[in-house]
Amino acid sequence: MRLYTHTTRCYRVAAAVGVLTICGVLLPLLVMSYLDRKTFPPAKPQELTTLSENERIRLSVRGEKMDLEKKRTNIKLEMENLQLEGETAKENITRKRSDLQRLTEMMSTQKRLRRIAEEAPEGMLSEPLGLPDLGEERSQHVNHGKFRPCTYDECFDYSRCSLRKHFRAFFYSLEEDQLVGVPRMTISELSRAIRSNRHSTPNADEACIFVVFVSAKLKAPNLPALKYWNGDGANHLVVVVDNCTRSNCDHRIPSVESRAIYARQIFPAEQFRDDFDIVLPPLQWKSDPLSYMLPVRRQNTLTFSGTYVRSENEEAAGMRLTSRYIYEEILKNAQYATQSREFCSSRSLGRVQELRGAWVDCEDSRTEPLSESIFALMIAPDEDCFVSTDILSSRLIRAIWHGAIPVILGDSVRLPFDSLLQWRKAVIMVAKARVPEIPLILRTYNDEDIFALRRQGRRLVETYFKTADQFIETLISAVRYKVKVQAFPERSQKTEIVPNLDFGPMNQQLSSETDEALGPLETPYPSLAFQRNFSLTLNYWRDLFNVHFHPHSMSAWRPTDPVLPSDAKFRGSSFGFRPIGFGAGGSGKEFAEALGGNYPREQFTAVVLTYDRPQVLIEGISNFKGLPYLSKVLVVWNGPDSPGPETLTWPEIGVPIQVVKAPVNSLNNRFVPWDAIETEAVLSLDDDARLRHDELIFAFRVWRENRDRVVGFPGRFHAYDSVHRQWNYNSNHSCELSMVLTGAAFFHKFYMYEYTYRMAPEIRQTVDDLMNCEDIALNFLVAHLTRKTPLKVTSKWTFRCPGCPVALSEHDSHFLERHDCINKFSQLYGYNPLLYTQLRADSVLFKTRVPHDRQKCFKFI
Ligand SMILES: *[C@@H]1O[C@H](CO)[C@@H](O)[C@H](O)[C@H]1NC(C)=O
Ligand SMILES: *[C@@H]1O[C@H](CO)[C@@H](O)[C@H](O)[C@H]1NC(C)=O
Ligand SMILES: *[C@@H]1O[C@H](CO)[C@@H](O)[C@H](O)[C@H]1NC(C)=O
Ligand SMILES: CC(=O)N[C@H]1CO[C@H](CO)[C@@H](O)[C@@H]1O
Repeated sequence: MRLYTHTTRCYRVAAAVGVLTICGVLLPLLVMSYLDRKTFPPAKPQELTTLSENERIRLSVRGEKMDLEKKRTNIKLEMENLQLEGETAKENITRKRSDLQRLTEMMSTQKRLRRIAEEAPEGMLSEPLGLPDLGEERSQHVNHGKFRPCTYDECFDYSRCSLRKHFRAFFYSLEEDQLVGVPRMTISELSRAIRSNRHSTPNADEACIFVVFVSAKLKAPNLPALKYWNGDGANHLVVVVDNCTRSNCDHRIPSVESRAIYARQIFPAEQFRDDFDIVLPPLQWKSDPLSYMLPVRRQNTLTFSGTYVRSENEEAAGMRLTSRYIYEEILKNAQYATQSREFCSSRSLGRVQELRGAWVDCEDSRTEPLSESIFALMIAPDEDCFVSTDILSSRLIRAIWHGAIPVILGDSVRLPFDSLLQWRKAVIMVAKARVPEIPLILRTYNDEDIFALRRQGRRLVETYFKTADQFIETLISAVRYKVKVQAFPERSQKTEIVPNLDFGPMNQQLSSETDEALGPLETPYPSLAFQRNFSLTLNYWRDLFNVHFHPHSMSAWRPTDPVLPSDAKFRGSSFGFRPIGFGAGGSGKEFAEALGGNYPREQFTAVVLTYDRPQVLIEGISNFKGLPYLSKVLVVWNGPDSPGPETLTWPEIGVPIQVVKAPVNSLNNRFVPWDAIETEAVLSLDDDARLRHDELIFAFRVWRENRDRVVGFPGRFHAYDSVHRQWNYNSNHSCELSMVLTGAAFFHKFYMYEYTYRMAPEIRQTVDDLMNCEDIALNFLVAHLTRKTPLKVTSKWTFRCPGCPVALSEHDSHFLERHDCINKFSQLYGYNPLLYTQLRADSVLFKTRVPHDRQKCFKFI
């Protein structure tokens, strides 16, 4: 370029003024040609000569100019070539550098794995020694005559249950002659649940426990005849199905001298061994829905149903706090109680003579107004008589089913599975002596407390008592958690990856990223999985049952896993941490170089749901080139088989791209926990979502601090329509939001398991029926599990690619359906779990004036 202007200027000057000396290059040539002309003397007059000489000079200059022009073009070409070479070299260097980095990373991973292997205590990696069976020695100290006192330490044979193996249960087949009086229906449901249970094994050799069902009506079940009873019934769980009221069968199990664990509904006090035997719920499973949890306040405060049966020898017992006393106290407070409903009339039942006076269910208790009452009063059996009864446990479950909070008189009663379940967060238990003070107690409960109790009770019933499968699973867990064997890993969906995809270089124009450095490009790095098998089983099992409601399987990670304090990484626990500025902190540059935060370094997996838009998809994926912290792209192919993913040329973007063909076209596939997803963080994306790298990286960083939330871009909310008294979906710009769209959002993989395996199946069905609302469903689910709002990042309110067809209008049927989804999902949860939020996350130095020697965290956001 410069050469060109230079020459032109020279030429112009020469032609106009004739001063040729200006250009050193031209001068010698011109002088020579001038002299040449002198040697051919065309004898002409002075004037003519001068003219033609001028002409000649002009021509010759033109010739020279053309020569120079040619040279110039050559030089230009040469320069272009050099430039090209330089660029290739530069590219080669970049590639080599990232190769080197990748190798270094791989080496450090290998080193780390080796170190873990070396450092791990020996017991971690080698099989534990065989466990001794202390049974024989013990059975010499048989306590004849009485029911044998047992603890796990004394009676359980741990040698069958290695911590290395999974917990297996052998179920004796359900024989009808062992289960007299138990309805066929119950038996067949139980059999089905046993067959489908993961712990159930037909191979007695690998079993840790043996489970046998017998009916309480059998006067003397012949347990020692069982095939694996082996003299003392070690590791046997005897499930006694009580299908008789307390009046018509004897509940004292004939004293079988054994090490077996008993599980039953009606437990005579002298036979119950604390921390060993198990109190069962009613073995009846209903499919009718649980009642809606709102309004919190109901027409009646308290309901009570029961009748008092006086027995002959009652006066002789002479106890102050007999049921009789309670009855009289309740009657004194009758005004309070009967505001809700009358007691059902006292009716005498003939067959309870051998017992003391007792409360029994009214015959018409099924019409009791449980659904219209806040609390339901129930009376525990006398402690020295029964620790639990069928009447109490059925009434307990029934009350919760209808949203009435059980108020149990009797402070030491045993409730179903109470060695696992913290009933005290769902029921109110008061000592019998406090019966006159019950109105006072109940008046102090505010709406928040009432709702919390009601919701907790509902979650217990929904998770542990609704189906026969849940019953069998919980029964097994009740023993498994006692002997501390870890659960099976969570079922992942096996990913059938489409093989041999065709990869090619991508169209350069597609990648239109700025040159902002957002983070190091590292090799794909899965999150470390299953680090807490035993700490969860030994230390956190109570939370698993009562807070997370997820005790039966083991997740690789949880969003609520604990976090180290910030100084730990400088005091020996540095592994995996990437502190900003190596701990010194910093702005823009240092921030971009390291992930920082409170968790070790990690990456995310982009899960792209696509339907029949190959071009849009390929463009979207090409945009990922050079995106830091991206571990893998998993494309969920919801579209038709042909043209399938094999027909496309996929772009090379530096991380693996895997494609899974979904068996059915469903929006629920967005949340399937494919085992190809190896990171905790999942970035869910529509194929037409277009977000800049800085926006994605920022959202990822925000998610890392809010791992139990959905972190996304466009916000939406549920708005109340007071005319129709229902919820509407609303996408208008608003300062309060309650959902973020999952067409572009980060969330924890844990929620994919929750969505696919544990969320109400009706919700997934609705999503399939409408081909809509899967994002609303996820927002409901996470809000329900965490009672937290989603988080919106950056100012984006929409994220579609400009050319892609979309535009949901407010009058679209698609949009209108979303109103119905909110109402339907609320019905299924029993309340609307969404909560409002008024904040949005922006990077720390966004819109802050920073000194010249500092940079912002991100250039634009
Ligand atoms: C760049 O790398 C390619 C092969 O990877 C090689 O053929 C070429 O000579 C290299 N170019 C430069 C300028 O180093
Ligand atoms: C933890 O559980 C996972 C999944 O069941 C298993 O693969 C892993 O070996 C377990 N770790 C230990 C130390 O038992
Ligand atoms: C959104 O806002 C527009 C105009 O402000 C209003 O007409 C429309 O009804 C609103 N949409 C919803 C769903 O509230
Ligand atoms: C728990 C249980 O099996 N209850 C059953 C007892 O028997 C009656 C009638 O025989 C059934 O209706 C119950 O379901």
